[in-house]
Amino acid sequence: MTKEKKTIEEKSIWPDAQKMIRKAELDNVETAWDRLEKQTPHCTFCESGLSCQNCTMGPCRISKKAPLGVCGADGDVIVARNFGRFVAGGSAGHSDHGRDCIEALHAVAHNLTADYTIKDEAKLLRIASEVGITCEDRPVLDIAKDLSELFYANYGSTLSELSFLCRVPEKRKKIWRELGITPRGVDREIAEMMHRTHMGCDNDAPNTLLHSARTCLSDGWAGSMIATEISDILFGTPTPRKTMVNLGILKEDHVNILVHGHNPIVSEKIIEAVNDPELIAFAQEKGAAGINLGGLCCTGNELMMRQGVPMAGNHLMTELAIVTGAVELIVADYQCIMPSMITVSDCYHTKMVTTSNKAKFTGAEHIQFEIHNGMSQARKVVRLAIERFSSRNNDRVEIPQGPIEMVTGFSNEVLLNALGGSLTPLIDAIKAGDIRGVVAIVGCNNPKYKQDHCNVNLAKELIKKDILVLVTGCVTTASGKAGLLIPEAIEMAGPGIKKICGSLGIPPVLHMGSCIDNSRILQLAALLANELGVDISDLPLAGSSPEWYSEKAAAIGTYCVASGIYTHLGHPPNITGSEVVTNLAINGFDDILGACFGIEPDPFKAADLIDARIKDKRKALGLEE
Ligand code: XCC
Ligand code: SF4
Repeated sequence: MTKEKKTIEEKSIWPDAQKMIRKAELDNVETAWDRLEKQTPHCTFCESGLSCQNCTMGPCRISKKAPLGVCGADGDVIVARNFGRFVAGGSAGHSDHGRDCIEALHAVAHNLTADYTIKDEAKLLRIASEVGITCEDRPVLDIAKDLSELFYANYGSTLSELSFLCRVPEKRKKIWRELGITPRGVDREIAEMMHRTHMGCDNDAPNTLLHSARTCLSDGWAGSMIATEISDILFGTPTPRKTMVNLGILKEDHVNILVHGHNPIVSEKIIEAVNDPELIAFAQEKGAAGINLGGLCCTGNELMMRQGVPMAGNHLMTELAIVTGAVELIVADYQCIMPSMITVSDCYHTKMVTTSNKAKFTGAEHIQFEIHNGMSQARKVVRLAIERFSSRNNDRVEIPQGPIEMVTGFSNEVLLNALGGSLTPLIDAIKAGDIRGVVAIVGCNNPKYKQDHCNVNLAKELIKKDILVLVTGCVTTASGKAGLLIPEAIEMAGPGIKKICGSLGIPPVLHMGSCIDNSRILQLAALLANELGVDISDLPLAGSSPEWYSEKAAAIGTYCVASGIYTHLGHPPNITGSEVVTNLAINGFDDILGACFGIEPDPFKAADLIDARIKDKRKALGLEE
């Protein structure tokens, strides 16, 4: 990366972002792009994974002159250990979110809260029987009790394998068994990763990488999957709905509240409070036309999927949303909330509210959400927002152009339904080559890239090649803003996708949820493989995270690869200091896991890379010459 100052046009592809970056400059507000400039160039030891802080004989940095740390660890060991801890962090994030969902289900089952209920009883019963809980002639709450207990056990050390491995094709499980990476317990794998990477434990880089895979598998097939399934049980399984996206969803004459973070346990109560007639009347009393709720990042995805709440923006839009000067309050739970949200808020009248003890921010107002008080806390938050409305300085308000329409809510249940109850039509379309393959584009923004340039162009290129695209996380917002999430977008797709999606009336790019909802994609992959009697790695599938930044994204990539899905990344994790680790990630994994990582920053070249992979898989299945 060069030190040169980027122009505004080089920072983001979006008009709403560019306008707000310009306004931020005028308002003297520092953003992630400014701070990146000050941090560039980055430390090459850290960037290549060759620095270690795991004990106080160090810190150590590996170079030609000093090829070993004080303890004797070489570059391979250090890189592998750093990567292991990196993805353990990501797995912990998703999985601890999942644990909060279990706590909510447990509280509902034990009648400890009136604020949360079971919205999708049919799903509860379906999931419970899937994981072996007897449902016949039993009260629903008893089943919920058993399910929450079993899910808790998935976090511990009592199970020999995770409950949702019942979904995994036998061939895949055999590979995991032979490699010794069958995930056993979420907390167990994460703790073991911390243990292994302590000085003097796992000093064999490939072995550490295998445990990285195991740790991430416990995220994908348990932590995240449990979070998704319980969220559906408590808040409803997503169904298609129209909504709007970009900063234009903010309303000048309304009290604007944005939810930020990941867990719907907070945001689902906020939307209820926003619709409370008493609070709406209070807002009108204060001179507002009403209360307007919008989403940011993944909790935005959660609310969008289930409630159709409009989306203000993805990761790099979070600071810029405040710069509009029109946001009264941002209520956050956890993950991906830049600490700078506080300093940016301080430049305007915006109030930042935190809700979880796990994620307090100095300078924010903390309103702790618990399962038994979610509703009353949500009302407090909304009241606070309304009170801020009169402090808004109208001279400093600038809301960018009108929002773009998008369709959301494609859960697996909806997909199956749309296909008439079975995967056969999808499989037939894949066999016929109308849909040549399926690619999930997921993950983040990163100011090192022109915002959403890669996310959007990769999606566009793939649908042109008759590859169906599924999106989650911050790529959703990117695709939505690019007009890819409406049925009319089939005009941008190849003839096969146009035919199939056209006949189903669905967009060529389907929104499947938040980042934890990548578990829906795992499930879909497993369903397809089971239906065909093959392994996941035999299918013409791929994953991609073009502009990723987080530990969680690296964990997702790793569980995809370990599940047999080739995964493209725009840039490598900090592993390039070790040839052993890098070769394993981009080649060696292919031999043992049937999938590996591919690195390519250019979205057009990445599309070719993915296309070639899909072609290979189709050939092996005898579907293409
Ligand atoms: Fe975070 Fe989930 Fe990445 Fe977006 S996509 S920046 S991880 S909010 Ni998860
Ligand atoms: Fe250095 Fe080894 Fe300690 Fe790491 S564990 S800081 S390489 S001495």
